[in-house]
Amino acid sequence: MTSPLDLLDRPAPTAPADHLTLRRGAARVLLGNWTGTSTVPSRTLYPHQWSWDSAFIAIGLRHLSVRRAQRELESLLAGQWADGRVPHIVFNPALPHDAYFPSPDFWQSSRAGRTAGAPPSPETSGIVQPPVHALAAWLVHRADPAESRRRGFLARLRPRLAAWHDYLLTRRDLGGGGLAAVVHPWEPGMDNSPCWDRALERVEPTPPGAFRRADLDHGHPADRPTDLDYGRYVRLATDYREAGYDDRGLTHRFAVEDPCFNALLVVSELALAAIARELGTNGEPHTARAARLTRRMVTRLWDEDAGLFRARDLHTDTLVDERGVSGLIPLVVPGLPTDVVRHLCTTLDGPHFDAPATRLVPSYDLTGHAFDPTRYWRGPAWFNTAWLIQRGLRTHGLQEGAARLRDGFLAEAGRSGFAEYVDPSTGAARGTRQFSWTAALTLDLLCADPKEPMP
Ligand code: 9WN
Repeated sequence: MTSPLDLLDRPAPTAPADHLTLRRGAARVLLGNWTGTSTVPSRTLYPHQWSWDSAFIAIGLRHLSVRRAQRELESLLAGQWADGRVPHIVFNPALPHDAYFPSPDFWQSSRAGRTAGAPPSPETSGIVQPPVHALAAWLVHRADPAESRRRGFLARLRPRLAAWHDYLLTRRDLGGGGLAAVVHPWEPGMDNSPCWDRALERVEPTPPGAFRRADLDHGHPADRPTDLDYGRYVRLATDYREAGYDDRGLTHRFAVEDPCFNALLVVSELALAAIARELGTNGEPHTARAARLTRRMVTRLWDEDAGLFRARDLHTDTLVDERGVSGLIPLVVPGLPTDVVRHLCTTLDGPHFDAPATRLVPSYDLTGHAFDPTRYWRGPAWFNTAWLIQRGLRTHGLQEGAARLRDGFLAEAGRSGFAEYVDPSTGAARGTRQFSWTAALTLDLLCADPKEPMP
């Protein structure tokens, strides 16, 4: 049997030399971060399994080993709760509790989450992350349909993925408008975006002395969220845990409809439709749900004047007056009205998001009052968002823009040592290095068939 290692030395014959080096480098990161059942985002800063990371990782891993890519998603879904939620972290029981904070003894999923349906093991967190998983499952299937059918991969995953989406569209429709809400800034995956600042002011922070931040053992304080942010994250998670992680009984102090989160749900519904058809069943309910979600997203989150989608704060029922990269991600939705696509492209190329030197997209408005080129989601450019936007541009036939972003991505990923994120103007590496999704999505850009049909 071919080992993934062999693939390092079997480059595609037509690739230019620097791409071969990049491909080998990316593969090495993924092999180094593989634990035997899944991939850690980073050996140091994030030593467990993360939800949306695993989806992006599987999308890259499929080019190295389809079996590993399947396994990646299967291990994550082994942590799924009976109410359908897919937790944002599945903990590795072999690691000491102080390897990451908040640790399993903070979340206490098997005890505090029992009524909500947490499994007795593995231990997990109680919050979620963006639903990229059905898209990932579909792309992993497409990499080797025969192997996927032989192992019954999609047939096993489909009910779990459907339950996950049902959870989001029932228990998490907190605004009653037919979109999924996030209840913690870690849920949209863009933790300390300035888009959350106003909503977080309502949250009384847990004092810094009450917990120990393991992230500062590995990450630079100037790159990471502040202690004040952390105090608020801890308070929100504590409240959720104390309420048994039950969305029905709790008034969440943080409740927001996020454009990226909902756009990924649309794309994953379309992937579920493709999965249903592949399994010989009717995909129509998922296609219809995707169309409904798209309409609701435009009605509830589109800001025509700003030319991008904005998050909706459900406490004030208003759009958040900040421009975050999340507001551009709905470009991945195929059924977006043409004039919305046009406006989004203008915004992408305009003063708020155009970082000409790197061609990457900053996580927050370059001209915004809170812009910071180094601090986490408050300005730096991330590779998963660039991958999603280039995919969106391709979806709408905008090949030139997609190619420009792809080139920028590959140049900065290589130069930065597969950094977690980079300064959008200079490309200087920030955060952790050898970061798994940066490597995985590099592989995908290098190896995926550009004509691969969108689900
Ligand atoms: C909290 C793992 C995760 C990503 C998130 C990113 C960061 C965690 C942290 O790392 O969040 O979930 O400790 O900062 O913001 O998007 O999934 O890579």
